[in-house]
Amino acid sequence: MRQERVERVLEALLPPTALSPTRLHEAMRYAVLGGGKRVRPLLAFAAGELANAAPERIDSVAAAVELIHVYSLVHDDLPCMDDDVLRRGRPTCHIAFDEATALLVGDALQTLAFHVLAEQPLASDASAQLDMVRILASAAGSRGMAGGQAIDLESTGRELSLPELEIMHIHKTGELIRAATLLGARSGNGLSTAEIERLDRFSKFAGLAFQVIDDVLDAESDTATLGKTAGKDAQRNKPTYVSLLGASRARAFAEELRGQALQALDVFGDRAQRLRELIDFIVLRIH
Ligand code: GRG
Repeated sequence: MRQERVERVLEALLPPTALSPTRLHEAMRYAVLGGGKRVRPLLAFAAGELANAAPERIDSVAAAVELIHVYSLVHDDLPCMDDDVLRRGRPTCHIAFDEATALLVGDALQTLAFHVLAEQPLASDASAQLDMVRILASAAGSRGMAGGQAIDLESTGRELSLPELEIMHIHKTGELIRAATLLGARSGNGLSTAEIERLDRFSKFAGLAFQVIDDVLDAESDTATLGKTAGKDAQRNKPTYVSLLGASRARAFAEELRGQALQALDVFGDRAQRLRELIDFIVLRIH
């Protein structure tokens, strides 16, 4: 139900294909709609509901985070980065369109995300809303996801220690998952600072667990199930939790992280049920 809501919101936010420049708008819609697990928007909803946020406010933060996420996927798939042809079970954006269009799709999705965050009241006052903008900007920027991607590119073909790998994953994947949770929480007024800190702790474990499982699935699953090319990490000689620990210890580590994430939710009792379901999904998923 929430997933359908996310689809509707994204569909309504994206420029229509009839609007010029039509090819760019078509490519933006191609990249965003009709695929993806929507884990980040679902985290924003679960945290937002915990904070008694109005659903329309959660819509905006959930969409903003997903737009940043899709921009990162489109750019990551480009030949100058991961050079992939399959994403969400379909040709990647630059294959379906062309490289220059895919670059612009990423640019335009990123700016649309900030437009969405700035468009309507999402917090009790303007300064709280500016904090939300700042949270997304740092999560996506050079000290967050883009920085993690830079470390990833530099690390290909090199050996990393476990702490170095953790730093890379926390930035590349973890920061946006953290932002999704925090922005959901901040779109409502129902949580104390201490409770938001608990959610922050939860989201850090969830983000790292997400990437550890991503590493395992890349090594163990197949292209049809994943909807993206399997086995790329080994093929590109990338350091991952599987290359450092082996698949079974990597899974055990993800399970440990899940336990720590669940522990961080203890204070919320039954109110955090949806967040518990999401960490279960993150660790037990098959794609
Ligand atoms: C290009 C600035 C820039 C950043 C790219 C996110 C990212 C950084 C690269 C994508 C490649 C990758 C394996 C990243 C790790 C994060 C990750 C597992 C992304 C895939 O997320 P899912 O599984 O994808 O949530 P869906 O398609 O379900 O939304």
